[in-house]
Amino acid sequence: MVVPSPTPVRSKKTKAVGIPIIDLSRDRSIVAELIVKACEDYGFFKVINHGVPNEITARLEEEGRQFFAKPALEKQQAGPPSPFGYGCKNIGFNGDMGELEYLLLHSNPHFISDKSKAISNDPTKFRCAVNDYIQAVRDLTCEVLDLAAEGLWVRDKSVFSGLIRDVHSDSLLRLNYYPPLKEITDWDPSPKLLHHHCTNKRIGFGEHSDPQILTVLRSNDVAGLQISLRDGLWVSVPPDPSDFCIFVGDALQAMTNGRFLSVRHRALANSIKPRLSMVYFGAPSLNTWISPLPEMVSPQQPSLYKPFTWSEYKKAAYSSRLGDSRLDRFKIH
Ligand code: GA4
Repeated sequence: MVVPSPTPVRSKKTKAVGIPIIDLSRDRSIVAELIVKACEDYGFFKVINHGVPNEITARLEEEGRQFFAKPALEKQQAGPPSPFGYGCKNIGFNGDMGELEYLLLHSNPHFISDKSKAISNDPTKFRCAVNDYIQAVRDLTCEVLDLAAEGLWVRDKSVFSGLIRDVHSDSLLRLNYYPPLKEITDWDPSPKLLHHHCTNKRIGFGEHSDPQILTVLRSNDVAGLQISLRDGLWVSVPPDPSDFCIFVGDALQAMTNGRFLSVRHRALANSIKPRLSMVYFGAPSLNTWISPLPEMVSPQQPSLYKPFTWSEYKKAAYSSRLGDSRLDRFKIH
């Protein structure tokens, strides 16, 4: 007789505690295993002892702080955000909105140059801070991806990182600034709504998954980030400026044939302090074909996704709403 295993009863608290924190200085094979487990269970984890010098992070944070502190009219000179530059509240092209301001930059310095004069009074210093940060987080991204490949026992250990290291990689950098609650309530001072704002969380950046391969996020010490577990429960991620948050993106879910989960996440904007996050999106070049790796496919686990180019996927992503499940369109039924 088969005795059904009891459904584990897990409280919200234990789940919040369960967010994996992986120490990259530990034994390589252990780290590789932990990364695979976290990518399967959550599509999300934090890394500590990551090797990114604090000086590099601090310099970019300071550039971001100075930019977002500028008067609105000055910031608008660095807009619009499409393809790259300053954006305020509008996200994408299909009507999504959030309580945030942001700078969207390409990882290729060639694309950054045009707007840095409007972003900073010292454009060379700004460009330098951006380039140094991108280089450091790109290395971290590639290290995590190599470890993931090792943990998956795939033949080519740089099958993922090679895509990010490509000179034509379409990786992006995004600085998100979530204004403090004070500013939000200034816009709508009704006492009834004021109370509502404090209790009901306002959305800074709505629920979504990232289309790319891997996302690496660093924030200041202000809370707001939440991830969704497989059962749909939202879990707050405690902020820690000294660690990095890693998110599996849609392209990595497709390449692992659904073994890794592209995690849905969002940012709340209900803090009394401004939240600043710096987010690197590791992406392949536009003409790269994305499809499940041969090692991830077997008669028992047939291919779940049709092959697509990154350019095709990006086009589909930009014609979708933020919260859409974009990978579903590429599923083999
Ligand atoms: C989510 C991940 C990155 O921030 C981003 C976002 C992009 C945008 O803000 O313009 C998108 C969003 C993101 C996914 C679906 C589309 C495109 C807004 C949107 C509605 C820069 C990206 O690459 O995709």
